[in-house]
Amino acid sequence: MHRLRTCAARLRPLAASRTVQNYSHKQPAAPRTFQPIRCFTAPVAAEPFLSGTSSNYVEEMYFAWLENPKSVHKSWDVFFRNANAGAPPGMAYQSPPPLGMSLSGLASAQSLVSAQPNVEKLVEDHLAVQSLIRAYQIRGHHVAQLDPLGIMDADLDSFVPADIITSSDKLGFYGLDESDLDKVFRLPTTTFIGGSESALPLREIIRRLEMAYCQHIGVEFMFINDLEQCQWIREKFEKPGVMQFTLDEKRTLLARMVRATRFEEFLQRKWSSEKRFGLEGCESLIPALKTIIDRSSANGVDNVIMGMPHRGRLNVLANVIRKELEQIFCQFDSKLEAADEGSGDVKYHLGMYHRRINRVTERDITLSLMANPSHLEAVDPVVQGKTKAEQFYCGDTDGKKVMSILLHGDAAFAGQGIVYETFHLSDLPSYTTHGTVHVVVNNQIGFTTDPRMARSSPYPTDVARVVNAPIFHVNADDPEAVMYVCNVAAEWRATFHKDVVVDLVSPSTPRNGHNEMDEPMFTQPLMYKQIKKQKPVLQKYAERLTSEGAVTQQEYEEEISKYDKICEEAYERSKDEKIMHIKHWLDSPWPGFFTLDGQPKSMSCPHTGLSEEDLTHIGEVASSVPVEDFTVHGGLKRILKSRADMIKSRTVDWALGEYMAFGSLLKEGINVRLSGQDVERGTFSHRHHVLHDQNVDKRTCIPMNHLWPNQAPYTVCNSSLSEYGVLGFELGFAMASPNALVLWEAQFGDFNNTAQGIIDQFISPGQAKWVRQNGIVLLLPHGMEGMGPEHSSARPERFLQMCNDDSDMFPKITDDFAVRQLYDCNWIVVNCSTPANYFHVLRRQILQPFRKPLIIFTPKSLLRHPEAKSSFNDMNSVTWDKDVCLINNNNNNNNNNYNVCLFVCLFLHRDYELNRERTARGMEADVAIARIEVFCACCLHLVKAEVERFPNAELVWCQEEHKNQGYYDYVKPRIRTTINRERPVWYAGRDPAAAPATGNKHTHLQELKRFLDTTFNMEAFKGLS
Ligand SMILES: Cc1ncc(C[n+]2csc(CCOP(=O)(O)OP(=O)(O)O)c2C)c(N)n1
Repeated sequence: MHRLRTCAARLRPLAASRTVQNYSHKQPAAPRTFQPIRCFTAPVAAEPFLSGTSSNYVEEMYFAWLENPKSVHKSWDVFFRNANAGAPPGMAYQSPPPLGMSLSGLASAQSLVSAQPNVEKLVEDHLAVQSLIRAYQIRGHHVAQLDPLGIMDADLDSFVPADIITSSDKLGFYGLDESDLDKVFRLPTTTFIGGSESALPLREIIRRLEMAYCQHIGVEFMFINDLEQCQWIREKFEKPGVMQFTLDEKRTLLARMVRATRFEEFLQRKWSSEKRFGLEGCESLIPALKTIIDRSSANGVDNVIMGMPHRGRLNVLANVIRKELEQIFCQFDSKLEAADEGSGDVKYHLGMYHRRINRVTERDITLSLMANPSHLEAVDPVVQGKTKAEQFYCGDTDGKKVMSILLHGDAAFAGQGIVYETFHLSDLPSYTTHGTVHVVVNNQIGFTTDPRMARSSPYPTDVARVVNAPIFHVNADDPEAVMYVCNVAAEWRATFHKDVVVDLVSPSTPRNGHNEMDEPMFTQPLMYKQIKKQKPVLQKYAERLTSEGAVTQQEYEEEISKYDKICEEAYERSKDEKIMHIKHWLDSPWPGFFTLDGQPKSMSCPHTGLSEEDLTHIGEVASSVPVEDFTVHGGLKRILKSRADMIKSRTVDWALGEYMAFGSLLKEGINVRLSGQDVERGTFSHRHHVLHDQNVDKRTCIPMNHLWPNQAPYTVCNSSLSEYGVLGFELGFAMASPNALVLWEAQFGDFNNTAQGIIDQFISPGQAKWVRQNGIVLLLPHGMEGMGPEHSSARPERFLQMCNDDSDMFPKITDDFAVRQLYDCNWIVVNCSTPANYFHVLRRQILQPFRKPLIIFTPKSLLRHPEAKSSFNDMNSVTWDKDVCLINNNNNNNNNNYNVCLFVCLFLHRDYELNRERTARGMEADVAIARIEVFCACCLHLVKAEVERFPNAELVWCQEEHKNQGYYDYVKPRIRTTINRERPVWYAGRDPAAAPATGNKHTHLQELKRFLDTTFNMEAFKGLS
C-alpha cells in the first residue's frame, strides 16, 4: 500500500492551477442541449499529460495495472514498470504508436506501442475525456433541469460550471476541439454510459452524460468516500435505457397521480376557505412515497414509520397510509365532538397507524405516520427512535424489516439544526436505523421567504452530505423521473443501509401560497405569475401517456371519475360522523396494555420494594466482573470492592440504588435503555456500567446483562453530543412499547434546554394533545454545589410551571388517590434525596398501570458523599406511594409546640446539614423539618397531615436555589391550599437572581452560611405577615 501511494503521489507532479485560473470564471447559463458551435484551439492542448485533474485517472489505471498488467494499455504498462523501477519524473514514459480514429484501429494499435510518436496526444485526449466524464458526475446536477417553472435554479445559482460542455467551444477547456467529437475514446471503468460498449465517440459520450446527469434528475454523490457506493450510483443513472417503464408501471403511476391530484381538488371544492397545506404542484409526492414503500416491501420491509410536516399531510394520510376518507373529511366539520381527552388538532398533527396489504407486492405492511407538533423537523429524531425500537423488538438487527421515511420542507430542512443532529445519529451503533429515506418537498419557498434569503448552501439538502448520503434532485413535474429516483433510493437503502435524500423540486405549492388563505403575489409576484401559467402535472403526464398510446383519453377520464366517486361517497358518509375518537389517530398503539376502551387496567400500583435476596444478588453482580480473563482498571477494582463492602453492610449509594432498580426490572422482562452523553461510565464517574478490558482493545463487559438467566436486555449507550436529537430519539424509543424503562440523562441538568422543543411540544403536553402516553425518564443532574452558573440548575421551576395540577384545588382523597393523582398529571416531577427513593421511583415508573413522563433531579458530587446512602431496609420494606413522598425528619416532639415547620427540598447531604445545624443550635424542639420529594403530582394530603401536627408553627419553605428559581413558586400556593390559605408560607434561601448560581467559590460558601443562618433565625419571620 505504501508503494502504491508513493507511486500514485509521483503521478501527480503537475498542478492544474493554470487550467483552474483560466476557466473557473463565471459563465452565463447556456442552452442545455449540446450543439457544436465552433472550434477553439485552446492553449491547454500543450498542457503536460499528467495534470492534477488527470491524476485520478492515472491512479485508477495504476490500481488496475497492479492487479493485472495486461488490463491497461501497453504504454501504461511500460510507464508503470519504469516508474516502479525508480525512473525519475519524465523518464518513465515511452511513446506508443499513434492510433486511428476507429475502435478497430485502437485495438490493433496496441501492439505497436513503443514505436509511434503521436501517442502523447492520444493519452492527453483520453485523460481529457476521463476528466470530462468525471466533471459531469461531480457537477452535472448544477445544470440539470430541475425547476419546473424554469425561473429559479435549484442550487440558487445560474452559474454553469466551466467543465460542463454546453457548447463545442467549451471543449477547449479539455484541450479538445470540434474535430475530436467523432473520435472514439475508450471509456474508463468509472463510467457505465457505454452499456455493453467499452469505447464511444466523444459526441456520444457527451450526449449520454447529458442524458444521465443534466435532464430532470440531478445526482449529487461524488463526495461519497466509498468507491463501491459511487460505482453503484453511476450504474443506476448512467447505464443506457435505465429509465424505461413498463406499460403497467406507467398506468399505475398515472392512477396514483390522479388520486393525489383529485384529492386536492376535492378538498378545494368542498372547503375552499379552509387551510389544508395542500400538495398542489407537488402531487408526485404521493407516487414517490408509494414507490419507496412498494420497493422496500419487495425487499422484505414490513413496517414503515414516517414523519412529516403539514404540507400534503392529508393527502399522505388518504392515499399512502389509506386512512378512511370519511375520517379525514369529517375533521373539517367544526361541530364534531371529541369522544376522548385529546385536544384534537387532528388534521395536521395527529398520527396514524395502519396494517394492510401492499397491493403491488401482496405482502403485509404496517404504515405509521407519527403525530408531530408544528415545530418543523422536531419529529425527525422521534421517528428514528421509534424505528430503532421497532427494530429492536422484532430482532431486526440490520433494518431489513423496519424502516423510516422522513419528509421535509426545503426551508425547514436547510434551517433547522435538528436535521443535522438527527443525521448524526444515523450511523451510531445504538442509534442507527440502518438508513432513512428522506424526501424533501422542495417548493422553493418557506412561507413567504425566498430561498435566497433562507439558506447559504446551494441546495436545501446539503446537510445530508455530512453523512455521505447521496442526494437525488428531481423535477417533480416529471413523474417518471420521480418514480425512478425513488426506486433507486429504496434500493440504495436496501443495499447499503444508509440514508438517502430525494429532493422533489416543485413549483411553489399550493398555487394559492403557503396555505390556501394566503395571497402569494404580495411577496413572490413573478413566481406565482409563472405558476398560474403552468399546466398541472397530472394533465401533462396524461397527455404524454395518451400521446404515447399507453392509455386512452377515455381510460384516463374513467380513472378520474372513479376516484371522484370514491371521494363523494366518503363525503356523504362523513356527514354521519358526529363524534371524533382521537384514539383512532394513534401512531403507536400498545395492544394489551390498556382495557379495550383505552383505560388503565387498574388504579393501583404494586409494592415497589424488593426482596433482600434480590437486592443482595444484584449488588453482588454489580460488584463483580462476571466474565473470565477480564482485566479491569485498578481504580475500578477499588470501586467494585467498595460496592461489595456496601452490599455486605446492606447499604447502597446512588449508583447501586439505580443498579437495584434496573436489575430488578430486567428480571421482570422489562427492557432498560439508558442513553445520553457519557452515561456508560457516568459523567461523575459513579456508574461504570460498561467495564473495559485493560489488555484487549474494545473488549467490554456489561455486568447488568449477566444478572438473570432469562432477563430482558439492558442497553446503555453513550450518545452523540446532542440533546435535542438524542432526547427526541429516546422519546420515540419509549413510544414503541410500554414494557421498557427508557431513560435519557443530561450531562448536566441545565443542558436540557437545548432539547426544549422536545420537552415543550412532546413530553409535557403529549398525552393531552395526542392521547399518547409515554414513560420516558429524564435524569437531570442538579444542585447548588459551587460549580458556577453553568452547571448548577436543571431548572426545576420550568418543569414545575408546566405541571397541570391546580395549585388552588385540594384534591378529593379517594382510596386510589395516590395512583390516580399520578394518572391525572401530565408528568411526574421528583427530586429524590436518597438512593432508596430513586430506586423506588424508577421501579414505580414501570409498575404503575399507565405511562407518564418522569423528570428526576439527580445529585452530582453528592453521588459519593458518605451520607448519601440508603439501607436495604428502605428498599425492601417500604413502597413508594406514601413512605417516601414526604419524609419527616425525626420531628419527635409531640407536644405540638414547634415554632417552625420547615419544608425542604434538598439532597440528603444538605438535609443532614440542616439537621446538624438544628442540633447544634439546640432547636430540635422548635423546628420541625419535612422533606418533600415529589412535586408533581404533589403529595398535598401528606403535607396537610404534617401541617396539622404543628398548628402553631410558622411554615417556611427552604431551598438552595435562588428564590425566583427552584420550587418555591410552585409549592407556596399548594401548601397554602392545604391550610385554606390561613397561614403564610415563608421563604428561606437565596435571594432572587438572574443567573442560577454564583461563579465565585467564596460567595457560594458565604451564601450557604447565610442560608443556614436565616433558616434557623426564628425572628426572621415574625411580624412579616
Ligand atoms: C420550528 C418552526 N419555526 C417556524 C415555523 C413557522 N412556519 C410554518 S411553515 C413555515 C415555512 C416552512 O417552509 P418549508 O420548510 O419550505 O415548507 P413548506 O411550507 O414550504 O412546504 C414556517 C416558517 C414552524 N412551524 N416551526
